[in-house]
Amino acid sequence: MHTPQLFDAPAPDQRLGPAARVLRGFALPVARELLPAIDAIAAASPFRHMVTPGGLTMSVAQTNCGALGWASDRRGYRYTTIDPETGASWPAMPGVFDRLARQAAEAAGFSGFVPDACLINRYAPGARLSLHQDRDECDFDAPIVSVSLGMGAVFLFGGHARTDPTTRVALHHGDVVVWGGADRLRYHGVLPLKDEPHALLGRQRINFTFRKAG
Ligand code: MD3
Ligand code: FE
Repeated sequence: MHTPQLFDAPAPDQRLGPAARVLRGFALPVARELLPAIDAIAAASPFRHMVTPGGLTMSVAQTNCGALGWASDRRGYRYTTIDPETGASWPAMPGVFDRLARQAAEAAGFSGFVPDACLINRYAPGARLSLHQDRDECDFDAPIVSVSLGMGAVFLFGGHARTDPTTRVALHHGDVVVWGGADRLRYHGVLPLKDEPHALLGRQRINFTFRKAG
């Protein structure tokens, strides 16, 4: 006898590398608390399209919360304590953000993760992130925790050289990914976002990445 399957099974948790884990739906229990917290952060430090050192305007709009925030301009990439757009400190990291980041790191085997920076990326349909490494942080021993909300995206996970082959991973609302150890400096990116509106967030994807930058 076999039991008919009435619902789609959720995608199982996935190992992307020796020290990279997808925790499917890990942020779902707090998703409704994250949204007003993001609105409050954006009210103080608005989303903006930063310019790369090469002079290109990024298609992804960004802001930050936490003691340190990532910023880019013609002079380079760096972490700052002050939002260059407002002249004020970046907004404080909300408690619900901090708890989620620590719990996700713990669940993926990185105990004692204390993030001091959270970069928030907002994608509209068509926005993308080209292949890059995250190497502006001081401590590569700490993992990075990434939380995806809203529209789904195809994430590209590469190797240690830009030309290494990439694996495609679909990321959906509530998915959390933790990257550390041997996978911490792998090239990665996001394909242009498809226009498939999300029930809660509409035509946008929000991704935030928790880091130990200082
Ligand atoms: C893999 N953001 O902000 S998060 C970024 O969906 C960034 O907005 C993407 O890449 C996004 O820098 C992807 C996933 C991520 C973050 C850090 C990594 C993947 C990583 C570090 C090493 C390897
Ligand atoms: Fe990145």
